[in-house]
Amino acid sequence: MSRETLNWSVNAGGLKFAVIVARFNSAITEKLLEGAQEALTKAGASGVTLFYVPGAFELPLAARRLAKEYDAIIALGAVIRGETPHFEYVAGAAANGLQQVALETGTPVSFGVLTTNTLAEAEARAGGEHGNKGYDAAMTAIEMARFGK
Ligand code: INI
Repeated sequence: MSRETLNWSVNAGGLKFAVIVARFNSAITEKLLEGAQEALTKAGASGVTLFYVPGAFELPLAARRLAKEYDAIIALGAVIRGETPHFEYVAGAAANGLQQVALETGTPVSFGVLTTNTLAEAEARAGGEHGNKGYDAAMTAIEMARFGK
């Protein structure tokens, strides 16, 4: 997502957010978390709770369990292609599962999961030359939490 698609006037005051971080590839996911926290702070969020799961595959279930209690969920992970098709299963399950949670519960779930070919591509999108997708995911969650309300 380019920054131009984001709504910079978002205000997170009074909203409850869950940030779920996958520990797999934690050098990357902790950078995504820093980006998400920066966006939430800038937008005036005070109700932010942090959760951890083992990997991106676990993000949808965690989001499903939390969906009723929060105005929006920010799911952060990093799936980096390896030598086997495992990448496709983990990345696909995370993307489809998170969207399913959002559609089933009506709670916005933003997809802050990098799916990259290399570690360098992930680094570039976690506070590097391509920005920070955790920041973008948080801004998206704030905007969608207000959508239609
Ligand atoms: N989990 C990730 O978050 N990123 C990965 O790149 C990854 N790879 O490549 O294997 C990964 N695997 C673990 C997966 O998310 C689950 O935790 C595991 O399969 C247990 O359910």
